[in-house]
Amino acid sequence: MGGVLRFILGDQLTHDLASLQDCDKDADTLWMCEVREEATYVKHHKKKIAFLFSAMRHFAKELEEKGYNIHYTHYEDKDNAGSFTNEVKRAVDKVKPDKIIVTFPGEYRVLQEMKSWEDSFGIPVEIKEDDRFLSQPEEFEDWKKDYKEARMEYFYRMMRKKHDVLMKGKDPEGGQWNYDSENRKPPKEGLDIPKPYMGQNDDITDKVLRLFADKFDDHFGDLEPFYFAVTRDQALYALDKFIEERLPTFGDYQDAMVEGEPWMYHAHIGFYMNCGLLKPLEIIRKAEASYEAGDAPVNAVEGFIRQILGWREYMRGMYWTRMPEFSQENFLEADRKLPEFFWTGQTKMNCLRQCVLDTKKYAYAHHIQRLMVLGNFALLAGIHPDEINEWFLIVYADAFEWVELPNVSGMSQFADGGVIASKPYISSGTYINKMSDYCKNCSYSVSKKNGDKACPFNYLYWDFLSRHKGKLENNQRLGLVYNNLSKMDEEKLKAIHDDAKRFLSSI
Ligand code: FAD
Ligand code: DLZ
Ligand code: SF4
Repeated sequence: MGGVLRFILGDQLTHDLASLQDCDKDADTLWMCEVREEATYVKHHKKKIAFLFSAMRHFAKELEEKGYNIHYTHYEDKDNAGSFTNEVKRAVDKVKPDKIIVTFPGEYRVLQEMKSWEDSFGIPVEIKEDDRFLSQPEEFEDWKKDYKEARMEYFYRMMRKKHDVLMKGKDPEGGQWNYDSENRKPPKEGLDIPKPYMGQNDDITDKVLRLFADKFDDHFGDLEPFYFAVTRDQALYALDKFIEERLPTFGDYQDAMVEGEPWMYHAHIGFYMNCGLLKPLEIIRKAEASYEAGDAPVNAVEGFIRQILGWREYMRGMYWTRMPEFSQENFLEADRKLPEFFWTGQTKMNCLRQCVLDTKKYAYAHHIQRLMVLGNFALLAGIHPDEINEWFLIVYADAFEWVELPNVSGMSQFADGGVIASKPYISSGTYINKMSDYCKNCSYSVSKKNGDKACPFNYLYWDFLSRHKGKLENNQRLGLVYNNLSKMDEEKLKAIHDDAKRFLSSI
């Protein structure tokens, strides 16, 4: 048959994807596949698998309607070869292409596989740059070289200028680069939080939900109710709904947590962006337009844009320029196993229970739930980076290794020794109490520092600082807390260590 084999992955659902450009619809074959290896190499959340499979099936249908010659391997197909490489082999045997074209993947593991195909199959393999991102790994490497500490904030300012986003000539819109200090309002009672996007499932999604109702029984999470957007049109609708209804308040309550309200004023579009249904620049431009029209204040729009133009691109740059070593790092030598309650939610700590249960139900929790409850706890308790990385990769519908690993090992667990975060993101119960309403329904008392009834975050916080004094006390940003620690008397310190030991041996 000949032509080009264009192999498209489940997180590449973008109509102008690099590997689809210059496609000869008569001669070339597109190939997509649902494979066991991708669904089970970690046991992804059931809703995440259903979301991706439904979005992949919709995308394949759209390509077919556009006149492409597309082969789609369904999970249930008898001749499904089970992995990317085996499917490529099957495709090569069937299509006998002159060449294979792919778009750069989202995982180091998959890139290594792709690089092996040329030798395995004896035909050229072209790996196209993923131009959906606004910076590429080579540029990031170049940028990093100029800094002793290559922090996100410098990268973000460079990106604002490069893409002319929220700029007034050479100056930042509003006179400030970053409005984070205005974005830390605690939740107040009676917040009128708009309802999130809830999609109506069509026949394709219904079939996926039926097919997979019991296929992944040993995977975490609730398959239904299922409400995700699974087409670009639906995802665009969800985005517009966010821009209109939530963006104006996004900044104010960005860090706030409310029981039963994981969606808050966040955008809930990470899963759509990460699988390709939405593109970062179109989102940024819509947010910018909302500011220009006077519909959303600068602290909200800047804060939102920073997450996408800054953090998202920065994390990807860090991933690709620091792999594969990044995945092996364990600066604090954490070695504890993940407690069972990360799967069941069965713990008396209400903040953790709520965040795990939200995650189980929705395959979503917002950033501060991930960072300051789940991640904070894992860091204080000394959970091994492999264990906590696997958990985060499994449980969120937006989790792909290029963005999960830098957030978990870098931002949240300080496993890279401070390459991404300038200090560990840790807190006692006081922060959680200030930023949420979780403590009022907790069996523990956030005001108690020691003893059976005391909030475990309170003593784990000081135990962590004391345990890692050798590695952390010279960190300038921890000067004040180490000063406080040095003033604690022996008796107090002993009570902290005893409580931490008792608690940690109980999980
Ligand atoms: P919003 O809060 O509305 O933000 C808008 C967008 O900004 C997000 O959709 C996302 O694309 C981007 N963004 C925000 N923060 C970050 C960040 N730190 N890194 C990269 N992009 C960011 N994000 C993922 O996309 N996948 C992950 O697997 C993931 N794992 C995380 C693990 C931990 C421990 C932490 C602390 C954060 C993680 N994040 C991850 C970042 C962030 O929590 C999610 O992007 C966000 O919660 C997604 O929800 P949203 O779309 O409502 O985001
Ligand atoms: C996450 C995922 C899952 C669960 N299943 C598939 C699949 O069956 N087929 C596919 O093409 N992609 C899947 N994905 C996404 C891939 O894991 C992702 O493309 C790679 O990890 C590279 O980012
Ligand atoms: Fe969490 Fe402590 Fe508050 Fe309980 S008291 S909800 S454990 S912070």
